[in-house]
Amino acid sequence: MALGFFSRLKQGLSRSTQKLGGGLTSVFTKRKLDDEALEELEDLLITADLGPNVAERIIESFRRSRFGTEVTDEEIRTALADEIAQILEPVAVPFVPDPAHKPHVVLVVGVNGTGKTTTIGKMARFFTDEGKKVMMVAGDTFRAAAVEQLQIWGERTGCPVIAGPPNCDAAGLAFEALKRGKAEGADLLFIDTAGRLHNKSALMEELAKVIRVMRKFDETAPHTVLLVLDATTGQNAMEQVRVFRELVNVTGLVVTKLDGSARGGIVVALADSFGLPVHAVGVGEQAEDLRPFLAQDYAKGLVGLPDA
Ligand SMILES: Nc1nc2c(ncn2[C@@H]2O[C@H](COP(=O)(O)OP(=O)(O)OP(=O)(O)O)[C@@H](O)[C@H]2O)c(=O)[nH]1
Ligand SMILES: [Mg+2]
Repeated sequence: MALGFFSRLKQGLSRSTQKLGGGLTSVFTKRKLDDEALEELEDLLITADLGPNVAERIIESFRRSRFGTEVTDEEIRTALADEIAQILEPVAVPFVPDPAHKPHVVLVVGVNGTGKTTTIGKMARFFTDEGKKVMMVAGDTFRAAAVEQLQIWGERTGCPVIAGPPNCDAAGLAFEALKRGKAEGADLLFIDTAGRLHNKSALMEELAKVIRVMRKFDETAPHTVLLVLDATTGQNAMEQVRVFRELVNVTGLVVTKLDGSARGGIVVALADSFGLPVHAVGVGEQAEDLRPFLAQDYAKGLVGLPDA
């Protein structure tokens, strides 16, 4: 998965790069870093979704270290990439299944359409290629299409998909799947969930029940609760983190659709506000389009700096 990370990420991030990196070029073509320039830079960072807090801190840091000096576009880009990488570094934590758990249970949550099912399919491919035994559970039992979609990923990756009849109880299904996963020595069990229930308390109840019932079989499950966020929703992603953290113990994030988005800066705002691990990023719809999240590469990609 690490091979060609930068080029694939760079391609994926190109719209975000245009926004922030392109903006930088027009602000700094050799000029003095004065109040006006700093203000323009701050606006640019906010427009690029890094959020007002991050923008302010970076500006203050530039003010302290470089105020009044002549800077080139290249210098600003490099300094900015360093600042961003520092924010991203602590959250760039790969997802590594714990071999002590057989299976390591991953509950995948998020609002509808963010890419939960696709991310499960991509992860199934990645870990199958690593030689792991992977199972998937079609826990979104409300939509027949949701079950079929996961089954297609099952065929693509050769991983079993545990599904029940329409509208069956997701918690019961997860329980059965966990039992089967243990019996068959699975390494990983991914549980897909419904993105939309009629209201927040119904969703909370559903997720709580899935967890409660699984714990009757393995009190340590789920071992990972992955919140999938769609980068194209920009600042809404922040609110989704807040809401889902009230519902479940979110342990990590995956940010998808960076390829179709100019809002890659949102990952910086997320890292700064929540400090939750970002396990991977989605840069396309195909199985290989899930990439590990690497702080330096991501920061360089955002500001439009070439690979080292
Ligand atoms: N371009 C792009 N498309 C993606 C990415 N991840 C997912 N998608 C697409 O986004 C759409 C929704 O993805 P799903 O995986 O069905 O999302 P979901 O969260 O399971 O949706 P619900 O089951 O409706 O809640 C699909 O058309 C995916 O192919 C990505 O990283 N890049
Ligand atoms: Mg789905």
